[in-house]
Amino acid sequence: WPRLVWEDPLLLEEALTDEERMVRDSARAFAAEHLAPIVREANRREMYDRDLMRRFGEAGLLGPTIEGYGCAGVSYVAYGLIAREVERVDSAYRSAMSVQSSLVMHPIHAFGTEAQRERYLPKLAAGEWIGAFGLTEPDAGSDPGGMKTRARSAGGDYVLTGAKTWITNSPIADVFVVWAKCDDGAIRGFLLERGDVGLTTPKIDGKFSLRAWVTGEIVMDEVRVPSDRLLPGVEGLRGPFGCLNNARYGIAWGAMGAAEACWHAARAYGLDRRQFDRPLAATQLFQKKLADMQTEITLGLNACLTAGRLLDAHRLAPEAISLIKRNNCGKALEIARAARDMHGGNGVSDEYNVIRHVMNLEAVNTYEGTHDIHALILGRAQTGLQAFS
Ligand code: TGC
Ligand code: FAD
Repeated sequence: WPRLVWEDPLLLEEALTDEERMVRDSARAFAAEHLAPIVREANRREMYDRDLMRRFGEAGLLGPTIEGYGCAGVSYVAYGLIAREVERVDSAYRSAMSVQSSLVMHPIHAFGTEAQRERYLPKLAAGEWIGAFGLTEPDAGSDPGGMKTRARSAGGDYVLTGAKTWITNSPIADVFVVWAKCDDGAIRGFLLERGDVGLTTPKIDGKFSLRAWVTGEIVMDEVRVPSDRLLPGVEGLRGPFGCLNNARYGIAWGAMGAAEACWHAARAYGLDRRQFDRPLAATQLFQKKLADMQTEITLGLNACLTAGRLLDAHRLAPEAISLIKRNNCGKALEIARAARDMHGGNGVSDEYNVIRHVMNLEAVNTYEGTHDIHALILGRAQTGLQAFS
């Protein structure tokens, strides 16, 4: 019988193509060179450097599944592998990157005009411009259909009024994909730009999760938007939800990257730390926790790979994305909490990194549809009965 590869028991590595391995390796090198050295201080002091997005762009990591417009045109599996490597360092950096790729570049590519693609995509791919996605509002989170933001028609233009909150990237963004209800009640997407009169983007302070990157609001007070900044290719909630499918898929991979970081840290700590005259890793309880981590991460990553292959073949149902997003975020959070416990008192120090992942994964388990909302999506899909309201 072959020997177990303990960190990859089902040999996911061998199921990747050469190109996917190459993309993964370059994302790993990028994360080691540009993210790992700065993350502790960035998280401690809530520091972010907008120039980091340019470095993501130079490394070809933005909008990577898009063909043309300065994008790499790689598979969805490769996109997932990038998310895993970046989130292995910190969910905040994956968040910044996946909003740019899946929630801003994707809708412009999928629903925009050729002129919009040419205006925005190359600059977003290069990280020269930063994008934000405004769906959530103070009174409409899990239920975006209840949004209050309005886009009123006015002499061929649109006038947008309303507020979006908990918006990744917004205080430093140049371009905003904002979803608003039009006069006919239909939800449509608009492209707002930094400098539009009436647009402000205050930072949200006191955030104890994803502290290494910035989150804010999008406040619109009668912002006049010309009609050529409407995304013409989609109408209704299927627009924003279509973007969420891609982002949620990437998060399922990313959360496993954070979980792997915690698992490997717990294993190393247990081998090194001695109590009662033996390594912690020699105790049954410690080994059981490591076995649980290994099992959930192996299953979670292999589910992502299967999902990615289906997505590349246009055969992945949105509800299956809910399944992996929900499972992997929930499991990653449990793994991070266990790893924190296995580090004892040191586990609450950011020197050991796991407490940072615990804090981050609380938000990751909530955004892009909470753990329970994805359960309701799956419940509806198998019973035909909706339990939201
Ligand atoms: P529902 O009646 O189910 O659907 C309305 C219309 O949308 C279509 N649809 C989808 N289309 C594509 N993909 C999907 N996943 C879709 N889900 C639904 C559906 O077919 C229908 O189309 P049509 O043409 O028939 O009208 O809508 P509902 O109002 O009952 O919604 C239910 C629910 C709970 C599923 C939905 O509202 C939901 O998913 N809520 C969660 C909200 C959420 O995920 N927000 C995320 C905000 S963005 C964010 O968090 C970014 S963080 C990023 C980071 O920093 O990394
Ligand atoms: P609520 O919808 O108020 O939910 C509160 C609780 O009630 C949850 O436990 C939920 O599961 C539960 N609940 C809600 N409805 C039901 C129901 N019918 N049945 C049972 N339980 C229910 N949004 C964007 O648009 N763009 C972004 O870039 C973005 N970035 C974010 C970054 C961070 C750091 C965070 C924290 C959030 C971000 N969000 C973003 C918002 C995020 O998508 C929402 O927080 C999320 O969708 C949940 O909405 P809510 O916070 O309003 O919670």
